Amino acid sequence: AVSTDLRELDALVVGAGFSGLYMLHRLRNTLGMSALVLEAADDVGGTWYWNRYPGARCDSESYFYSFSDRLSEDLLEEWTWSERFAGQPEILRYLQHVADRFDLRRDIRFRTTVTAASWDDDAGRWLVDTEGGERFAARFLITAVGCLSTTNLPEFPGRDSFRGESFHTGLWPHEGVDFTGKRVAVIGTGATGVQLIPEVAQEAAHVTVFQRTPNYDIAGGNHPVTSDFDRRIKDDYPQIWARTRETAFGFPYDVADRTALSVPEDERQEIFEEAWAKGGFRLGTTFNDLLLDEDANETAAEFLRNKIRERVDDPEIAEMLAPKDHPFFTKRPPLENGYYETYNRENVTLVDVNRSPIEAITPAGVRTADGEYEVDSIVYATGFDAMTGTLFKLGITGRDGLTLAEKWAEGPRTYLGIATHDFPNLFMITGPQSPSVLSNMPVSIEQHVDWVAGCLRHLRDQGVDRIEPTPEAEEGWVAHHDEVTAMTLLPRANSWWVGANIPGKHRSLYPYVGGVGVYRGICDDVAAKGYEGFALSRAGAAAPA
Ligand code: NA7
Repeated sequence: AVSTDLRELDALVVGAGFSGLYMLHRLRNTLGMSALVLEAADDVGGTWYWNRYPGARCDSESYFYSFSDRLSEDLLEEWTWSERFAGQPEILRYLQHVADRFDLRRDIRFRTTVTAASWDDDAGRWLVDTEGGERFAARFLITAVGCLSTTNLPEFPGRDSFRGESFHTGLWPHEGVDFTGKRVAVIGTGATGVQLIPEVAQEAAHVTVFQRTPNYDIAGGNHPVTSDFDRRIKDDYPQIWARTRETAFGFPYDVADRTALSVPEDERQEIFEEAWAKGGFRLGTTFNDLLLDEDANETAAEFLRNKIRERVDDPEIAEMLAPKDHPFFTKRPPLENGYYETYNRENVTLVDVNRSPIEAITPAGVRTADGEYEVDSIVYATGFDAMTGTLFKLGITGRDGLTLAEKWAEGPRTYLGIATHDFPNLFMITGPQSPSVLSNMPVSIEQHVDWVAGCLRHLRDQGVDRIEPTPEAEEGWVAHHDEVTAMTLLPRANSWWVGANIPGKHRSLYPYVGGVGVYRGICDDVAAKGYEGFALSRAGAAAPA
């Protein structure tokens, strides 16, 4: 039964990170709709609220990992980043500032976890239940839950028997953790572990790193932002944002228009060195076939292996750190600031758990086939059930009792990564099969939010209130997604991009690899053709087939 104090809204948004904040702004401040954001945490920030581990930092440069002139030119002028790659506390402050500046908090319900969302086909609305027993109704449901928000804590036997303290990086204590004098185990060497390990090594008595797959870490090249740099960027913002919207990855720089093997060896090395010196993901954009051709890829892979060999004193450890079993960029390359030198320290040990896997967590520490490592603390830098983990946890049920988890049992099926058949009036900000995590997130978030806002305006103008992709349009998008995926080397690696980090998760490429600019063009075209591929109707009218 529906409780009497059921709150009816035009739109409900789940999550108050970058996506939820901007979505609320568009719904309420631009479209004048009644909207409410439900957020599990007690503050805004999303990813940047939860991931407070030592060294947490963004791997996109701060001046374009932020809201663009689409939100506010004044905000761009007012806000000054202190570092080229912003740390977590600064990004969280930024999002708090955005929430205050656009008066968003009054329409955000904090400490509110969604437990179920069911489509009521007769009324043409979503009914959303929360852990606290509240129920809301809304015409439109918009998930803004982020791509990396459900932590992955591996089911090691004996995990809960550990006597010391253990932490997952994605649920880090707000008061911080003091590792001084402690023996610390770190499990995982993805983007998170690579940021955390050098920091913990400076504090702890000893750090034992449990590495399953070595990565091609790229030099980050972080530095403070000077006032000159800041002015230059601000003056250049119109061009910067225009570029981010048309390039492949949503960066203001694009992939060079040349193949790796078309240039002589020494020139290629120079190109790699130059990109390396600039730092960040530029190395991945040096040639246009690194993700397509194995031999081309190997040139970049070997360049990065040699960087590791140059920096790590012990040749045996250097070889353990140098990836050999997957091509470059088929797993997300971490950015590092002094990571490899950390292995030259006396108090750091590297353990290869690919060769001898973790057998159990014991009361005293971590046991592998090679023996037991006694520690005081365990840090799980073991990543996330990405892209679908949180969507499934929302308990979304569409038409005729079909759950999203059932519908996607054999992998996501979406139209444009933004909607899915049998789930009318549901929009997913940076959902699976959209560029999302294969792009600079804020650029993709803005594109999705603006597209959804434009779509809602169109529905209002047309006097309709129900929208759902047709099965044919969805099939077409999934086929296109699979076709583009198959052209690349990405399916070759056991990455979280393909769901390989979660036992039993369906293996397919979750983000769309066709490129940010191309994708935007497709979405704009769909809108220009009156939302081609979607069925539009009025509640009460016969539901689309
Ligand atoms: P990632 O990139 O998924 O890294 C998790 C790490 O934990 C990775 O090294 C994994 O090894 C390792 N892992 C996971 N499960 C196990 C088990 N069972 N045993 C041993 N080692 C394990 O997560 P991050 O948090 O670092 O980064 C996520 C994204 O956040 C990142 O890509 C950026 O986009 C931002 P594996 O490689 O699977 O062999």
